[in-house]
Amino acid sequence: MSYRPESDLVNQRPAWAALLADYEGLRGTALRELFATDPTRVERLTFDACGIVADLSKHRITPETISDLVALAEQSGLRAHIDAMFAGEHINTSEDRAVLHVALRAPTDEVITTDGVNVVPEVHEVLDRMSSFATAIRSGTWRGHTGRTISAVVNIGIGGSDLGPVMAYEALRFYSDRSLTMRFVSNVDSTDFVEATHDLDPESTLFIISSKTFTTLETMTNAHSARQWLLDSIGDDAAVARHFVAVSTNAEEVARFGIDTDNMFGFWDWVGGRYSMDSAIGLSTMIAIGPDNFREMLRGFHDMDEHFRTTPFDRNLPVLMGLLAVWYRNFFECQTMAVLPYSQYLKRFPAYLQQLTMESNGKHVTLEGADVEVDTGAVYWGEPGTNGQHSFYQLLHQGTTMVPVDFIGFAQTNNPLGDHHDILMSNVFAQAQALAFGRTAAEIEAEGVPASVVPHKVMPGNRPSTVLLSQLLTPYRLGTLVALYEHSVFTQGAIWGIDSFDQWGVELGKKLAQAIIPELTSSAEPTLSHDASTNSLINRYRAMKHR
Ligand code: G6Q
Repeated sequence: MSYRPESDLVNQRPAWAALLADYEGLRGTALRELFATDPTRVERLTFDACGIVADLSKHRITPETISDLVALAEQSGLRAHIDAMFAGEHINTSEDRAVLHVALRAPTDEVITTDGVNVVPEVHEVLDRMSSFATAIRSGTWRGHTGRTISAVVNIGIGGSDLGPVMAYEALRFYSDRSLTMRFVSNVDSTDFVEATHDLDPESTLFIISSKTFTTLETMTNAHSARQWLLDSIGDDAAVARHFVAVSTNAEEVARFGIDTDNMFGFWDWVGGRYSMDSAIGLSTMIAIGPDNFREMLRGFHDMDEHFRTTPFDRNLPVLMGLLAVWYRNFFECQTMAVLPYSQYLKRFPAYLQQLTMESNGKHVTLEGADVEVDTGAVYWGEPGTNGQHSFYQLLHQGTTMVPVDFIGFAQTNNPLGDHHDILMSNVFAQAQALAFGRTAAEIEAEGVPASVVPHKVMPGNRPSTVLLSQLLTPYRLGTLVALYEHSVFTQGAIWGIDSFDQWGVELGKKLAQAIIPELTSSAEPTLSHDASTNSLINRYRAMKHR
């Protein structure tokens, strides 16, 4: 394949050896020292992309480390890999698919081709249909079966067909139509559906069944319960047409469920689930915030795509963030990374990133199927600040494990209230400062702290963080932030030479339970042929259910 480096594994490239030497030089060097010896450090390690200022100076690197990381990117064929994605090549090799989420946000006059077809016109055709539908719901022109306007929208989906829509709705709630109630049902646990609908009126509720395949067990189970819930109240099969729409690539299954394919919004196999929040999977987002705001979000995505595609690697923010992730994962052997947004609206952003990063880069073989030989994707986690400060930050500051952190903050808030926002942001700066520079025994002694307590109060420091600072959380800004992480994930995957776009572990999960369901529900004693532990658990469950 043209976009792959000639043969070697990542740890055989010359830059890997240079980075090992950099690591040996830096592992014992304190950030205090790096700041003291280079007065231009902050200036040299602060970057700007589409209005996001990224301070990378509190990382355990020097500008020379960046040069070596960039060399690793070059030796790993990152440039060719990026070009191959934008050219619609089948870079998702294990599924033999193109990876073209960048086409979902391409302006109408751009041409992005895969398998000989320019996909941009199809993207805009769906966007226009989504816009008309969203406008009809928001204006009350689209009515329920009994003539009532729609006041509640329930998105039923899971994984990539849920996490993006939930995150985007929460993130952009300020911009949403407050007369609409938005709910999201994902878990096959009936509690999720029952709690989400307990106060809704079927006559004014619209269900969006979001499923790329339209065969996912959880989503189809919830969709059938939703149909029953509607029919129990309205009692006329014809009501389904006014209360159900589908987002899917599988028209046949949509029709089989009973949804008119005129009320189906399509997408394509080159959109991965976790890369689909800006496709028709974002229909709930568009209904909530309106078509204009949705297009603003797409503009943000596209601007970051262009930054990623055209900016030299040593100033390319997603590339630099991806390279730092590799640096900490492979050289400092960090197992986890935290994302800590200082914005209540971004409360689901860490959960969204968890899927994006871990489903993409939790892989153990290369594109060619060989053992990757180095560690790949880290565990991502996080919670909004300042809440996290009163729980797990203790380990970040004084634990024995180094956890690189991304802080996300904004200069302005959508909800000005007294001095709340300055207090919020002072915590971002203070936490990043404390992580990096710590507090020495001498500083603590100078405060008159008893000698026996001093060691407990020492903060080792030297704990790396990125601060991402921008003006205000808007639809545009959300688009840039999501694309920033998408392309950081891409960069990591390209360096490790893995397929960031398949998810065979998830596919397996979809099959495993299918075999066990009849064994739990059959009235006759099933013949079990699993391992002894699984057999025992099934038998105990059946006994508890008196089966
Ligand atoms: C995402 C994954 C996975 C997927 C869900 C839902 O990249 O493939 O999370 O989105 O399993 O799949 P459907 O949209 O097909 O229901």
